[in-house]
Amino acid sequence: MRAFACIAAAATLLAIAAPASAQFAKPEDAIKYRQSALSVMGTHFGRIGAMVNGKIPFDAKAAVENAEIVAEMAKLPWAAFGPGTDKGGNTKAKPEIWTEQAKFKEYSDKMVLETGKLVIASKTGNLDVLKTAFAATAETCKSCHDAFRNK
Ligand code: ASC
Repeated sequence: MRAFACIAAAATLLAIAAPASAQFAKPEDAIKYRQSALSVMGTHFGRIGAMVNGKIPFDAKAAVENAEIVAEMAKLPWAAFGPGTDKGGNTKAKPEIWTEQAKFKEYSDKMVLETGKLVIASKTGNLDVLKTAFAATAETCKSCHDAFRNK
């Protein structure tokens, strides 16, 4: 019984620790997944953008809700840029993602960090604080797109 529990626990750990690429059956699935997460992130980031740019009224509660979705989505795409997912679907990902992995990781870590700060900023209920965090986050989107996304 104890041996069985041990094997079961080990199997669970292995499943959790399996390489990210193994989480997707085909490169196309990984590409769709990362594009979906980035698309949802962009939609909710855009709603905050509309507030900070005065296109819609500032709604502090909605800002927090949107920022929390942005921050959650920001964690997801990176596991879907595994080996072999540079091709096999409709992707604008540049080859540099796989040849300059340390730089790509640095950019994605920065995005996660800034979106976390965006949540904190949204919770102040102060539009100017939100504006500053929004600009910093947008800059991380842009710098990564400039380096790693085809037009
Ligand atoms: C967005 C969005 C992006 C970024 C980028 C920031 O709202 O969809 O990709 O902001 O445009 O420069």
